[in-house]
Amino acid sequence: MMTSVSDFSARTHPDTICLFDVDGTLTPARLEISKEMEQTLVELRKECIIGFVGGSDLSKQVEQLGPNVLKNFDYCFSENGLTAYKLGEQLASQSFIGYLGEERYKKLVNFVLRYIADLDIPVKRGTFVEFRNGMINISPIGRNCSHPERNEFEKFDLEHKLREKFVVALQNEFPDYGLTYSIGGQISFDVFPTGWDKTYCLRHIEHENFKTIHFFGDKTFKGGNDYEIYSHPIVTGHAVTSPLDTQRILKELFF
Ligand code: M1P
Repeated sequence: MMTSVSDFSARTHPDTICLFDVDGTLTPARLEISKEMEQTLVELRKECIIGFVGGSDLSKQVEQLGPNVLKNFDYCFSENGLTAYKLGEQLASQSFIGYLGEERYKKLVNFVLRYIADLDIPVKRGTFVEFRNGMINISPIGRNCSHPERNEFEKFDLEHKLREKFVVALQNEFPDYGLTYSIGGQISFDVFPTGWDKTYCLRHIEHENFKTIHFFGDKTFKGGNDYEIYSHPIVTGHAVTSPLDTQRILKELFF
């Protein structure tokens, strides 16, 4: 008899879940998943429950992980789990604007846009603030820059610490907002209520009582956006250096 993928009990280890960061862990940064990684995940799903937890919104994860992402993973956690799906069904969640309120949000976004207007950087494009469900994403160059422009910005930022200085300015301006600023990618940083980091997604699985929760991420150092979930007491964290490294560790653990 065929067993359905939705039947967790049919997996070899039904009490184990593997959660993956996306950029740098399942795919190269902002690029598509490889055929080899896709096949590894198909095999892994026979062994245990699988999910991803990324900072980006779902539309970007669909670009990277493919149009069938909601079918291919048991759990899809976008924006750290503020947008969440189990077996293709959306789970209830909270929103950034609900947390902050329109008035406080307006002050924040006005400050951000003024700050960016005064920044003297070589290239500026568009979409400086991306409003998402569970967070906002702020990019001094603008999110719709090209791939070469994003690589150039990353180098420029490494030298000039633009994003770090921007975060300090926001912390000083809004000390009572209860926000966390997380520099997870190449051209931007995420802003979300403190505690709504990647550990947020664990709320969606806690009732499943998994015995082992593996997490794989490449930004597991303190200050990186994988740090909190990687070091969470109920999580077995794996620091990876690339998607190939993720596959190597999976082979050691499961195949
Ligand atoms: O997944 C890491 C980050 O990826 C993107 O960052 P950037 O565009 O700066 O490389 C963003 O989607 C960001 O929200 C996310 O945390």
